Amino acid sequence: MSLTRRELLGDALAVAVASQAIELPAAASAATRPKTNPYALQARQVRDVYRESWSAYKRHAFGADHVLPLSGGSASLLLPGKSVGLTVVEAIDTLYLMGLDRQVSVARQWLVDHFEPAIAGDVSVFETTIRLVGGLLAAHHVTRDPVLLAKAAELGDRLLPAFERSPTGMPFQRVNPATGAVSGTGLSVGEANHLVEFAELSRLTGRAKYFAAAKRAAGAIVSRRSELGLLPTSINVVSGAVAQPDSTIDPPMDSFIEALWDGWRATGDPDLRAWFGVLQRAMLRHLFVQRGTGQWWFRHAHFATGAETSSVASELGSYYAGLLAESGERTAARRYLASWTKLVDRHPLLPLLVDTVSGAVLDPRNELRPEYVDACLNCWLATGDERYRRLAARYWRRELTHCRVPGRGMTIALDATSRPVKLGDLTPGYWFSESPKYYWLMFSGTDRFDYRRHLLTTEGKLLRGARRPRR
Ligand code: DMJ
Repeated sequence: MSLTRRELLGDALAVAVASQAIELPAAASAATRPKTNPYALQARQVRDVYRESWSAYKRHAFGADHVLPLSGGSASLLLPGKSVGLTVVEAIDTLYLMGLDRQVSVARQWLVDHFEPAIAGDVSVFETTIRLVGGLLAAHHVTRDPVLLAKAAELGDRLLPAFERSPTGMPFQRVNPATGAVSGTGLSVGEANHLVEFAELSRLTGRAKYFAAAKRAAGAIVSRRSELGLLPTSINVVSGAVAQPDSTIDPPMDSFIEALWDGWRATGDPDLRAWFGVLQRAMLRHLFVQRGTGQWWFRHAHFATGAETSSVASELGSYYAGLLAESGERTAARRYLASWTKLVDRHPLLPLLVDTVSGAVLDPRNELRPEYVDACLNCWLATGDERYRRLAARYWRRELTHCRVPGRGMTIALDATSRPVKLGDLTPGYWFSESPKYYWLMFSGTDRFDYRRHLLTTEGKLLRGARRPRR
């Protein structure tokens, strides 16, 4: 099919924009390879446990989305009862960074032979982008196999109807990749996080349409901020009306602001940087508060009035400390991470939900979420301050003590506050993509990672910055 001049120019423009990545000063890069690595033991442990969990997945659930390590069963994520091989996609770049090359080659071959972009069923557009498109792009980045890029692009094409059929440009929540049918109008703002993956798809394929769709969606959301500069949690993608007026950094809004920052880093697009600045300033001004306990937390507030609506905090919001550090807000980053660290002082592992006024635990589960470790990594990379690696090492010791089952790898906790911790039966796909990768990068000083120039997505996918091993 021939392209019109406009399409050609559009492509050229987008590719030019998408290649101007922003290099951030990585203060930690100089400190990663001291003569004697003080974290060599932890690095070895992380790799051993990762290999153990991968083996459990291979043995019991290969090709499924998740392994249930205690019962030896498997589970699906995107579609009920139907797996797409999520853990293979989630794991491959971490396997590479850890030097587990035999396993990388098994995972690559599985993806080439079995991963099918025309998924038959209604999937979450957001989860499919961050886990599968991002994962295939990371798989391509570490293996250089063009088949994996072709699968990522095909999947991207199959997600596009969610954007193109929306009158506002904000994506429908679900799409059937096999048929293009769309559904779900009550978009949570965090579900509009597609900028980095789609920018990378545009850069690598030379097709502007992916980044253009993601940017249009992000712009449509940002334009709905209030005079205070706060966004509502949920917007109707057909009418554009506010569906839920609460503003928060917790789910389901959590990763939208991160997408703007990472999208700017991936492309150099000044609009994304400007939008990020406006939203972050408002969040620091209207949501970031010091509680009676002396701790700093982000509250929930009505996006238009700024009145507090809830004092609950989700463990998933803790990642934001890292983003604060990356974007130069070091004091806020330190204060916010310190509040989460106080909870680590009190409980064996972080619980999922707490009340920031009373300190009460509202949901005691710990699903091996990566956000606290993600924050430690990004605070360390941005500042070079060793305290962040110490915090990560302490948390790793806790996870190893409480969540590892010998021979079966890591599993979630149903109650992270009880002693002993009460375990559940699941190694989530994101665990294979995130926490062990972040620990590994902090503890190993691996020469397979460029500590200065890299691009990690919200799901921990390495889209840029893999290095070839020295022979
Ligand atoms: C991950 O899938 C991603 O980090 C996402 O952005 C939100 N958090 C989950 C795991 O906690």
